[in-house]
Amino acid sequence: MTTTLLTNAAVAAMTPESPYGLIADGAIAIENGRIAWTGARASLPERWMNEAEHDLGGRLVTPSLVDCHTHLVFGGNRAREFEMRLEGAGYEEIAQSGGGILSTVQATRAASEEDLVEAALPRLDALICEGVSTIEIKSGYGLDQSSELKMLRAARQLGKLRPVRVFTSYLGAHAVPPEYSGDADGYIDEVCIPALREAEKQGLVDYVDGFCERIAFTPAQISRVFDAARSLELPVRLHAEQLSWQGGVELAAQYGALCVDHVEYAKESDAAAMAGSGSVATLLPGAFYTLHETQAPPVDAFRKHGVPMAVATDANPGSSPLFSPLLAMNMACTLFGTTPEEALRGTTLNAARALGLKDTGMIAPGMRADLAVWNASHPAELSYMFGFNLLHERWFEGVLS
Ligand code: DI6
Ligand code: FE
Repeated sequence: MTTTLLTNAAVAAMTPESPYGLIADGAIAIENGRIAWTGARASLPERWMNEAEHDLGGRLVTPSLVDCHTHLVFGGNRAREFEMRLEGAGYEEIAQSGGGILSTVQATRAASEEDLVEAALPRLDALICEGVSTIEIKSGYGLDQSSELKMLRAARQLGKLRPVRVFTSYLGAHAVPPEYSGDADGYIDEVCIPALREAEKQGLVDYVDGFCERIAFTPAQISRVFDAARSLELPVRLHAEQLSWQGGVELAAQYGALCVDHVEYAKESDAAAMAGSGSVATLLPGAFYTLHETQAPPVDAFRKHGVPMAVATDANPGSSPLFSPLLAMNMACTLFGTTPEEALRGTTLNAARALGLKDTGMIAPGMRADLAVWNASHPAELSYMFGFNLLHERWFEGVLS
C-alpha cells in the first residue's frame, strides 16, 4: 500500500457544511490514490503519525479542478471570424452565412485523428497547468459519422497521453452540416442518431449533448436525439438558452439532464424546472465575454431554487477561445456576480456533479486524491487574481504529476 501524508496545508475541502469546507492547519492522508483521512493536523489519527510528511508550507489545497464543458478537440482556428465580429458582423449572422461552427467543421473533417490530438495537447496542457484533473470533451465539429467518431477517438486518446481523466460528450446535434442545409430533420434522423448509436457501440460516448438554438436545433429535434440517448442508457446534457430563449431547459429537465449549460436567457421557471430535475446550471462566462453578450444567466434564481452552479471554460475556437479555468472563475465572479466560493464550487464539486461523478471534486475520505496545491493561503485568491497562474503542484490519483 502506498501512503502519503500532506501536512501544513490550508485545506479547502469543498464539503458542503461550511464555507469552502475550510480546515486550518490541515493534513491529508492518501492511501492507494484515494483520500483516507483529512482534518486538522492536531487530530491526525495515530495510524499516520509516523508517516513521512510532505510539508506544503502553509499553502492552500483544493480538490483539483474539473472542466465540465469543453470543445477542446477541433481543427483550425477562427481568428478571422474574431476580426469579422470586431468589424461589425454578428455571431449568428456569420453562422447563417456558412461560417462559424461550419468553418471549424471543414477544418476538423480535413484533419487526421493524429492532427486533432496534436493540436489539442497544448490546450489540454494549459488546463492541467492550472490544476485540472478531469475534463469533458465534446464532438460536434465532424457532423458526419466518421468525423464524429474521429473526434471522440482523439478525445479518448488525450486521456491516455496525459495524467487526466477525459469524459466525452457526443454533440452530433451541434449544427446542420452543409450537405443537409435546410433539412435539419433529415440530418438528425439519417446521420446524427445513427452515428450516436455507432459511437456508443464503440465505447466512445459518456454523455449526449445538443445545441438548442435558432441557429441549431429545435426542442423537438433535440428530443429525438435524447430519446435515442435514453434507449442507449446514456445521460444527457444540453446547450440551452445561450443566445435566445427556446425552451431547451424545460426539455432537458424532462429528460433528467445532468446539467444545462450557458442558460443566459433562462427564466425563473427554468430554474424551478432544473431544481426539480436535479440538473446543474453550467455557467460559461468565456462565451458571454467573447460574444459581448449583455444578458447574464439568472444566478439569483438558481440560488433561490437551490440549483447547483458549475463554471467551465467552454474552450472552443469560436465563442470561447478560453483555456484557463482560473480566468473562467474570475469572469463568473466579475461578469455574473457569483461569489468566489460559488466559483470554486463551480469548478470542483458542482462540476463533478455536472458530470455525474461522485468520486472527485471534494477532499473527503473515499474520494480520489485529485488535489491542487496553490501559492495562496485563502481560496478567494483563486478567483481574485487573473492572468496569473497560482498553481504550485498537482496530485492526480495520489501521484504528484
Ligand atoms: N455553444 C457554444 O458556445 C459553442 N457551441 C455551442 O453550442 C461554440 C461553438 C463555436 O462557435 O464553435
Ligand atoms: Fe459549448
